[in-house]
Amino acid sequence: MADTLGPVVTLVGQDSLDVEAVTGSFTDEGAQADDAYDGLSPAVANAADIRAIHGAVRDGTVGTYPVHYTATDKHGNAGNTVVRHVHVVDTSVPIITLKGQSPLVVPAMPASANPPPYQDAGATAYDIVDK
Ligand SMILES: [Ca+2]
Repeated sequence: MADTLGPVVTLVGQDSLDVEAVTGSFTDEGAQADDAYDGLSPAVANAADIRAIHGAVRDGTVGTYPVHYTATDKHGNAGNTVVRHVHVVDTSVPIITLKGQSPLVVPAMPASANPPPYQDAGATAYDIVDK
Protein backbone atom coordinates (compact mmCIF):
# COMPACT_ATOMS: atom_id res chain seq x y z
CA MET A 1 0.00 0.00 0.00
CA ALA A 2 1.47 3.34 -1.06
CA ASP A 3 1.69 6.24 1.34
CA THR A 4 0.50 9.30 -0.53
CA LEU A 5 -0.65 11.46 2.38
CA GLY A 6 1.59 14.02 4.03
CA PRO A 7 1.74 14.45 7.77
CA VAL A 8 -0.55 16.80 9.64
CA VAL A 9 1.51 19.53 11.28
CA THR A 10 0.26 21.18 14.46
CA LEU A 11 1.86 23.67 16.81
CA VAL A 12 3.03 22.67 20.26
CA GLY A 13 2.09 25.47 22.63
CA GLN A 14 0.59 28.84 21.80
CA ASP A 15 0.06 30.13 18.26
CA SER A 16 0.96 33.65 19.41
CA LEU A 17 3.25 34.85 22.15
CA ASP A 18 5.02 37.94 23.42
CA VAL A 19 8.73 38.21 24.08
CA GLU A 20 10.17 41.26 25.82
CA ALA A 21 12.67 43.14 23.66
CA VAL A 22 16.29 43.19 24.87
CA THR A 23 15.68 41.51 28.24
CA GLY A 24 13.50 38.62 27.10
CA SER A 25 14.38 35.38 25.39
CA PHE A 26 12.53 33.28 22.87
CA THR A 27 12.23 29.57 23.44
CA ASP A 28 10.69 27.70 20.55
CA GLU A 29 8.08 25.20 21.67
CA GLY A 30 8.11 23.67 18.22
CA ALA A 31 5.47 21.76 16.31
CA GLN A 32 4.76 18.14 15.64
CA ALA A 33 3.96 16.13 12.57
CA ASP A 34 1.44 13.32 12.77
CA ASP A 35 1.64 10.97 9.83
CA ALA A 36 -0.76 8.10 9.34
CA TYR A 37 2.09 5.88 8.14
CA ASP A 38 5.15 7.17 10.04
CA GLY A 39 3.51 8.27 13.28
CA LEU A 40 4.54 11.29 15.33
CA SER A 41 7.72 13.25 14.76
CA PRO A 42 8.92 16.80 15.34
CA ALA A 43 8.14 19.29 12.58
CA VAL A 44 10.93 21.50 11.29
CA ALA A 45 11.03 25.19 12.19
CA ASN A 46 12.34 27.57 9.54
CA ALA A 47 15.83 28.40 10.79
CA ALA A 48 15.83 31.89 9.27
CA ASP A 49 12.59 32.68 11.12
CA ILE A 50 14.15 31.61 14.41
CA ARG A 51 17.30 33.65 13.74
CA ALA A 52 15.18 36.72 12.90
CA ILE A 53 13.40 36.49 16.24
CA HIS A 54 16.59 36.07 18.26
CA GLY A 55 18.06 39.06 16.39
CA ALA A 56 14.98 41.21 16.96
CA VAL A 57 14.94 40.44 20.68
CA ARG A 58 18.66 41.16 20.99
CA ASP A 59 18.47 44.40 18.98
CA GLY A 60 15.18 45.58 20.45
CA THR A 61 13.41 45.61 17.09
CA VAL A 62 9.79 45.58 18.13
CA GLY A 63 7.41 43.82 15.75
CA THR A 64 5.63 40.61 14.86
CA TYR A 65 7.70 37.75 13.51
CA PRO A 66 6.39 34.48 12.09
CA VAL A 67 7.86 31.05 12.61
CA HIS A 68 6.90 28.57 9.88
CA TYR A 69 6.90 24.84 10.57
CA THR A 70 6.82 22.13 7.96
CA ALA A 71 7.23 18.38 7.76
CA THR A 72 7.73 15.78 5.06
CA ASP A 73 7.13 12.11 5.69
CA LYS A 74 9.58 9.31 4.90
CA HIS A 75 7.96 8.86 1.48
CA GLY A 76 8.47 12.49 0.49
CA ASN A 77 4.89 13.63 1.04
CA ALA A 78 4.81 17.19 2.32
CA GLY A 79 2.44 18.14 5.09
CA ASN A 80 0.79 21.45 5.78
CA THR A 81 2.66 24.51 7.02
CA VAL A 82 1.71 26.07 10.33
CA VAL A 83 2.76 29.47 11.65
CA ARG A 84 3.39 30.83 15.12
CA HIS A 85 3.47 34.60 15.53
CA VAL A 86 6.02 35.96 17.96
CA HIS A 87 5.52 39.54 19.07
CA VAL A 88 8.69 41.26 20.19
CA VAL A 89 7.34 43.88 22.58
CA ASP A 90 8.66 46.76 24.64
CA THR A 91 6.79 47.06 27.93
CA SER A 92 9.68 48.53 29.93
CA VAL A 93 9.36 52.15 30.99
CA PRO A 94 12.13 54.68 30.48
CA ILE A 95 14.24 55.58 33.50
CA ILE A 96 14.29 59.30 34.26
CA THR A 97 17.29 60.66 36.12
CA LEU A 98 17.33 64.16 37.53
CA LYS A 99 20.32 66.37 36.94
CA GLY A 100 21.45 68.59 39.76
CA GLN A 101 20.32 68.45 43.34
CA SER A 102 17.08 67.02 44.64
CA PRO A 103 15.62 68.47 46.73
CA LEU A 104 16.93 71.82 45.64
CA VAL A 105 16.64 74.76 47.96
CA VAL A 106 16.05 78.11 46.31
CA PRO A 107 15.93 80.88 48.86
CA ALA A 108 13.06 83.29 48.55
CA MET A 109 14.13 86.79 47.72
CA PRO A 110 12.14 89.92 47.31
CA ALA A 111 11.80 91.13 43.75
CA SER A 112 13.59 94.29 44.83
CA ALA A 113 16.74 92.16 45.31
CA ASN A 114 16.60 91.38 41.55
CA PRO A 115 17.15 87.61 41.95
CA PRO A 116 18.49 85.68 38.95
CA PRO A 117 15.89 83.67 37.07
CA TYR A 118 15.59 80.07 38.20
CA GLN A 119 17.40 77.70 35.86
CA ASP A 120 16.39 74.09 36.04
CA ALA A 121 19.18 71.52 35.70
CA GLY A 122 16.88 69.24 33.71
CA ALA A 123 16.73 65.49 33.57
CA THR A 124 17.69 62.64 31.28
CA ALA A 125 15.62 59.69 30.17
CA TYR A 126 16.99 56.30 29.20
CA ASP A 127 14.99 53.50 27.70
CA ILE A 128 16.51 50.07 27.37
CA VAL A 129 14.92 49.59 23.94
CA ASP A 130 14.74 53.12 22.52
CA LYS A 131 18.16 54.09 23.99
CA1 LIG B 1 2.34 9.78 5.01
